[in-house]
Amino acid sequence: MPVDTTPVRPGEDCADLAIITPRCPAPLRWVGGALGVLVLAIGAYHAIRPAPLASRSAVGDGRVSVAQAWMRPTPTSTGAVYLTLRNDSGAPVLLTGVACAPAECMMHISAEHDGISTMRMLDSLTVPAHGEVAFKPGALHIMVTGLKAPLAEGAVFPLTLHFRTLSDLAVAVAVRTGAPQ
Ligand SMILES: [Cu+2]
Repeated sequence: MPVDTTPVRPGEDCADLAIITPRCPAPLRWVGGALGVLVLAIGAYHAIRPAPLASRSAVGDGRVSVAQAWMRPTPTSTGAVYLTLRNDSGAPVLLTGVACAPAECMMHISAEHDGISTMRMLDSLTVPAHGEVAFKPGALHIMVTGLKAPLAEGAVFPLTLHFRTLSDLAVAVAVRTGAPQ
């Protein structure tokens, strides 16, 4: 599994911060220079907010559901989706991929080692039985690249989750400036 060791600041991911990483598209690199301070402030704001509980507006089949799927408006062709994935069944569920054609999506995770944040791509993710996994800024996120046009607030971005033993789950991701309450 490729590991990107490019340093980023804690609490950031490449959609937020335009860190210089091979997996972040080139336009974000210079946008980041201009917007870095502003975005850092926004990132810090989100980092200190408590993670919201899953809302009741979940979609799913009763065993696996997704709540609070959102992403920030995208100034460029890149963004990051956050959501809460809940497993109400008695067995672990394996998320094997994400898709968002015609753009491209992948699971990313940010982590901090020795004071330096790194990001890497995840091929799959286990949601424990009767548990949930939160994708949120500065941590797990679904990276979106190759958007044909920027996404403005109020737009809905279609995302599909693939599972090993369950049928696909279609998710309507709300484009908004902050996490749903
Ligand atoms: Cu990322």
